[in-house]
Amino acid sequence: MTETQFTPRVFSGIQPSGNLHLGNYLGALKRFVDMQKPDIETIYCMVDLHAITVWQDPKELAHSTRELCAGFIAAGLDPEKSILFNQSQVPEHAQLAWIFNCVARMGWMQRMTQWKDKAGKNQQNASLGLFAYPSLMAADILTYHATHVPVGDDQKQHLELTRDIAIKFNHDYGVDFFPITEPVIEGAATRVMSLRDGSKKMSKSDPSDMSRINMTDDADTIAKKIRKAKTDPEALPSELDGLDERPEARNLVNIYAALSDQTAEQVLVEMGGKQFGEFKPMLAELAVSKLAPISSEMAHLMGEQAEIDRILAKGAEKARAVAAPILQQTYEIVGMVGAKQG
Ligand code: AQP
Repeated sequence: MTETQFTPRVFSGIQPSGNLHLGNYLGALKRFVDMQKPDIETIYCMVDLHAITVWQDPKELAHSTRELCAGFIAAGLDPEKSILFNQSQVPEHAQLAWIFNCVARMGWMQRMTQWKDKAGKNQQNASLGLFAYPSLMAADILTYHATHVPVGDDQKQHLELTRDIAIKFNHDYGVDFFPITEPVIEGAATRVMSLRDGSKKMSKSDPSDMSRINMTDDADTIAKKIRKAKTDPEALPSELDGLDERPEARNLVNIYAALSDQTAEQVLVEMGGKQFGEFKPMLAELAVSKLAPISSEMAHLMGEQAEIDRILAKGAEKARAVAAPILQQTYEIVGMVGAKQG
């Protein structure tokens, strides 16, 4: 099967499970914006059904969903150019996920590192939804026949599983129906690390707020978090291999590179020889200059909740127009009686 038989279409999503942070922004959102171009359809989703795989307070979930939508728009996604919606308004995601639950194998799911990390030693008490998460993610993508999915590095394994599900479905039913999706994991900051521990990824669920920069942080807080970020006593090297075995230094250089649309190599040409006492204020200034306009626009948009709800409802309608016929055809392929229309 060739991928070229499918019209190029981009899909990705972010969970409204807490504060949007710099990792989400550089690894995903900023790249969603880069991919918003006239010649390609872009579909971006607030994946609220994924969020409830771990407990969410209902009021906070609704707030986070609207805030995430505000973040999408403030970062540069235009509801006239991209389809923006929250997952639960398009039931085709959950319907296709059930079909995929019957395609994916237990062994595939048990190998997922996110399942192992999040369920930890307490797997018996984790939700069934958390286990089935990657199957719903495959449905999110494939219900649009998406060909390209921009994500951070941590989602690579789930994207491979999406491909495995598409391949198995196509093989089992003898069709060339689902595309073999390409992950798009690019840029200088595909895995932004915690500011407190260079071996852990920056994450919404890290108990330490100092470990991450939230998109809603004010300028002083951003500067303070960068000033206090863990580093080492050495100056920055002029070449990349000088950052081997220096994960915290490497992380700050990657963040600087991604924020300034450069490669890490280019940053080191400019910054090599500088101590962190000099580099950190430069990074803080850059971060504030890029993030402050987004956070102030987010705050502004959050004052217009009815408008956000309208954008989400309109986006969901457009998304359903793409997803419903694909689900319909899937039902026909599977042999669901009554699936054929007309
Ligand atoms: N640290 C990161 N660096 C680069 N990209 C990242 N992403 C997340 N963290 C980083 C990317 O952001 C997108 C949306 O992520 P998500 O919120 O749907 O899921 P997540 O990976 O579970 O995010 P968190 O912050 O790590 O949440 P918790 O703490 O709940 O697990 C994805 O494209 C992801 O790769």
